[in-house]
Amino acid sequence: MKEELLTILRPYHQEHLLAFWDELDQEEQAHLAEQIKAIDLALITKMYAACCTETNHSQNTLLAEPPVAVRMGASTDVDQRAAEQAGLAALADGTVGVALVAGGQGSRLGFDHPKGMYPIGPISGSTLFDILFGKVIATRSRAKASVPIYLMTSPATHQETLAYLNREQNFGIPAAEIMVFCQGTMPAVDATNGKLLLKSKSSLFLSPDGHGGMLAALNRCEALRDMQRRGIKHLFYFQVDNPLATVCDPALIGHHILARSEYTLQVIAKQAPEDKVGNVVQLEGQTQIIEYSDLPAETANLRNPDGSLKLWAGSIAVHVFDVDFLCRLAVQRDALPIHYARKMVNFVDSDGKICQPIEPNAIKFEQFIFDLLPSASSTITVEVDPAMAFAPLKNGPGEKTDTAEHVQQQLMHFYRQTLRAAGLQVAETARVEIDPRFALTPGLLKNKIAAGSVIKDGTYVH
Ligand code: UD2
Repeated sequence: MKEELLTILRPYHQEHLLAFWDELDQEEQAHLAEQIKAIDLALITKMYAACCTETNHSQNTLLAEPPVAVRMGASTDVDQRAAEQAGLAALADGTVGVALVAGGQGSRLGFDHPKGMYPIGPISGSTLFDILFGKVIATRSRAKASVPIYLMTSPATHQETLAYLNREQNFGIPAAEIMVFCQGTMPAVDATNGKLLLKSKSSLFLSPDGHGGMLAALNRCEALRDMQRRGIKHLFYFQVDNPLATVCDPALIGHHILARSEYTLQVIAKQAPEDKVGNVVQLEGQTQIIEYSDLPAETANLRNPDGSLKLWAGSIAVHVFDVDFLCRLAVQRDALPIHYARKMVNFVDSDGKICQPIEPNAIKFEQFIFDLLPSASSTITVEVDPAMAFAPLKNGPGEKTDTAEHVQQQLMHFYRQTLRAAGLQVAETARVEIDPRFALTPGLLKNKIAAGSVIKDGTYVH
């Protein structure tokens, strides 16, 4: 077997992967052989060469314009109602599915589990999965139709997520309406010479292929076919780290349908040039997202005569895709470009010792789902109020933004607004929470609690 593997590796100068072959037992050899055979070495070589000559975004971003968008306040109530009706009709027809990306671990939060298991409910202690699945259940009940969930995990989160959801009986989602699938991986290479890195003597260093990996994974696990079979036409996409997401937002889905869009983006108006959200722009005749880390400060700081940011539209990673669009792209080679990130990666050196670098030594490869944008025949961008739809959990305690404490404050603010809009009384600082299964909107809440009722501090409405 060693000779066979050497024949595969030699043309790409990757023979070092077998440096410890003779020390491995049979099982370890089989594992390493399987990993090597699964890798497209020609592609890795091409990607490494490309990253060495990567062009810098900074030259053309100055030409970027804001996207064509449905702005808050600028769209009339009639437009908004028409969109909402169209979205609700699509949901009632059973033509909407949900894609939830949950490949991330809670490591940045100091939480050693899949991020979706993080307890975030301010009173209930419900986890992200519990709250988000609750919203899907509430959406199904309101639509009186099925809304299947396609949940993407990564190798690091897959087994634990499955076991957790099994234990919690999918928080009430019928088993026939949830498909949990694992994203793919990419190897990392030595930044100086493109050689693949070993995590141990018997395994390559592999990391998740980015949320863009969802496209290939949906195809691989036949989820796209499943959607077609069920008559799902629109896929509502969001991230597990945002418990305030308006899951299956009828207005967003409606705008998507009415505009005959293939790829619709929900955005917020950025408060500051350096906000950590992707920048939705119009560039070279296409809608694109330029990630915050790729947008030069000079461009991010451009302002309109009234002082507002020129590139105002920040992506909160909530999208609606047409399923036909995804099916078309899933079979296209090179549908998504590769992004390169220089990272610190522990690896086994030629002496067989584990090296812990003190500066970035490796290149990791990732794909981003939003790079599908330029391939869409039509797109539309819809602005939403961040206080109503965006509270991302990213950072551990003590950080300036996006910590669990910030998220809980934002959630409670949203719940107080919802209670008041339903005609209930609640103090300005009251700690309150609403289970989405109980009532998703003020209108639904009104039907369940008498107007004028006082909601006390520390109440979990469920
Ligand atoms: C993401 C967006 C950013 C903005 C922000 C809003 C990217 C590159 N940036 O920033 O533009 O919209 O979110 O909160 O997307 N994930 C996987 N598999 C992977 C990688 C990520 O499932 O291989 C999931 C992960 O679980 C998380 C989400 O994708 O739910 C975002 O990933 P991130 O933490 O890498 O992106 P972030 O927060 O820097």
